Amino acid sequence: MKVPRVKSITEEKFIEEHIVSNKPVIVTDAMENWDLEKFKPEYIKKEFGHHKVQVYNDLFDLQTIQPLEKYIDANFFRSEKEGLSKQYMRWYTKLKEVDFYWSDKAFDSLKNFWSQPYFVPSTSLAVPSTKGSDSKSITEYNYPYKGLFISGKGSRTRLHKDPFMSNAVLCQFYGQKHFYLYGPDKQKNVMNNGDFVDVKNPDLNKFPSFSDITHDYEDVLSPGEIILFPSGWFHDVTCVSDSISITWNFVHAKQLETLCNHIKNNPEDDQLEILKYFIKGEVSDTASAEEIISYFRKKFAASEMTA
Ligand SMILES: O=C(O)CCC(=O)C(=O)O
Ligand SMILES: [Fe+2]
Repeated sequence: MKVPRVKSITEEKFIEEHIVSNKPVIVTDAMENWDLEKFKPEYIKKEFGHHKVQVYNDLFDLQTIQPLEKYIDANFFRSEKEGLSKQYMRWYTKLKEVDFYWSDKAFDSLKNFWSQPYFVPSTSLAVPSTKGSDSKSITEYNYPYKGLFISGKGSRTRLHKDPFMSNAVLCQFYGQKHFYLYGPDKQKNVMNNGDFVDVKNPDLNKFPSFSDITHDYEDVLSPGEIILFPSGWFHDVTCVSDSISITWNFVHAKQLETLCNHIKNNPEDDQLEILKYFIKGEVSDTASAEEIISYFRKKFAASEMTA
């Protein structure tokens, strides 16, 4: 089945029918005024080629740090003889309080060439935290896993779900991506002991009940399209051609119970360090899982009373 494609969806409808109802959607008219020329490989290479970037395998294992131009030269515009790319460039903005090869400067110089998609909420967020009527526009602020994804034809992000029950938004600027989506109800079929099945080459000894199910959606994302991977949905993404995308994650206030349950059930989750970075100033760096939960409950109980 293909993911429903919509236009002119209001933010309220997006929140109710996709964030709260936890259903994927592709919005096809939110990038129309963006300057897509600035997100083509030629421009990106010219402007940012000398920056060192993060190169991964088909999961999230960092393979190497190298200049972006080196990645593009080796992985884009490959001939048939050279074959498919196996390396994936995920260049994230700052995710924690350490010096690293972050993409903050690159995002800063791209910020006038795109904008907050009109339907994606930038207020009433639990992560990154917003207060009162504060708005955090994606072009101005860092979000968890805000990244520029540059990936040669054939490179892939194997099946996974995103951290701490966050939603991901993926904007496709250049090239196409094929993907499979499995709903959260398929967790027992696609996961075993923290590992995810390789949906294209499943090990049925390790994931025997994978053969009982099929994906919920299979589709191709094209330039100008924005997809929501909702909280807890498993996604497997392969570049059908050389590709450039931007992605980020967030948790809306209306998903607070899901978030708090996740923290309660996974107090040792190493991703909580990243979550804490995006509520910094409001909880201490050393806050326990319980303290994070109580911070969220208080914060949103108070804002409901003043609403
Ligand atoms: O585009 C990809 O390769 C993966 C995207 C993804 O996993 C995400 O946006 O959460
Ligand atoms: Fe993801």
